[in-house]
Amino acid sequence: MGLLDGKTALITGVANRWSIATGIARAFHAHGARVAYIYQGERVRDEVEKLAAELGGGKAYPCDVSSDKALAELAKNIKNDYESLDVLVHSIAFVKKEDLGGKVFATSRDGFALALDISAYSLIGLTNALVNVLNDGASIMALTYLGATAIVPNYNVAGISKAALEAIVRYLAFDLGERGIRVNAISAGPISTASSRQVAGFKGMLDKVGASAPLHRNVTPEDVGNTAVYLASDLSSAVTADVHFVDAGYHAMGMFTEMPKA
Ligand code: 0WD
Repeated sequence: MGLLDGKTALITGVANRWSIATGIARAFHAHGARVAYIYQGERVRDEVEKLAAELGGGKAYPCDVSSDKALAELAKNIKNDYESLDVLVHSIAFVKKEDLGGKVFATSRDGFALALDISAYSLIGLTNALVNVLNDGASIMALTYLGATAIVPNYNVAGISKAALEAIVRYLAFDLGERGIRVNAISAGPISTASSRQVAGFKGMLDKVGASAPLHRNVTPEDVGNTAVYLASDLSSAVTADVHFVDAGYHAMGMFTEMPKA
């Protein structure tokens, strides 16, 4: 018996095998879910379709979340092919490379709007498009990062977008609570992916967390996938409007000392 037997999930943000969403898809399949995917454009279509097949099957639909037309088309496709959804995973972010370093006050109006649109508004857009496809009691989750609530040098407007995303999670949880739909965020520790490597000094962040987190290690897409299974499953039936950390405990540190090797 899998924890997600009989559930259908739409997972966004699978770009390649290192994506956090790929780890989530692997864990969902292992627990018996049916999984569908989106890909942003033709450039990544083959890769996502290949991964979908490797992970255990599932359709992949074109959808650039910056387009309302694409979102409406996605909802139609899901309704046709899967009827309804029990789980929606938002694992999407985009920030111009020049805005992932330097001074926050140098962020351009365009760069700010783009970051907030793709990384935060897209959760509203996806939810609005899919609201009639989501079953009562469904689970929505979004990937966030500590930089939403604390200063992480160079994360800059990505952190500001995550602050908006976390607020959106809470407001959507309120909107959808009457239907028993839960909305949560997973705050993952740093993981080396195509997106995170755009952040100036990212390697240093990995070293810092690995050296000073209570668990003395970094986290993996598998760690995140396992928590996503819990949030997608009925085991988390009364958990909503929450930000759940999967970061080896790093967020709770108030001071860093040289730690002896375990
Ligand atoms: O350290 C990390 N990697 C962390 C990532 C720590 C904590 C949180 N996160 C978050 C990210 O901010 C993001 O929300 O996890 C989520 C997934 O990020 P990832 O797995 O690290 O990165 P990646 O594999 O690049 O996936 C993000 C994907 C895009 O990938 P590319 O590399 O092609 O930009 O978001 C998708 C796309 O698949 N994406 C879009 N999808 C549809 N429409 C769009 C778009 N307009 N833009 C980006």
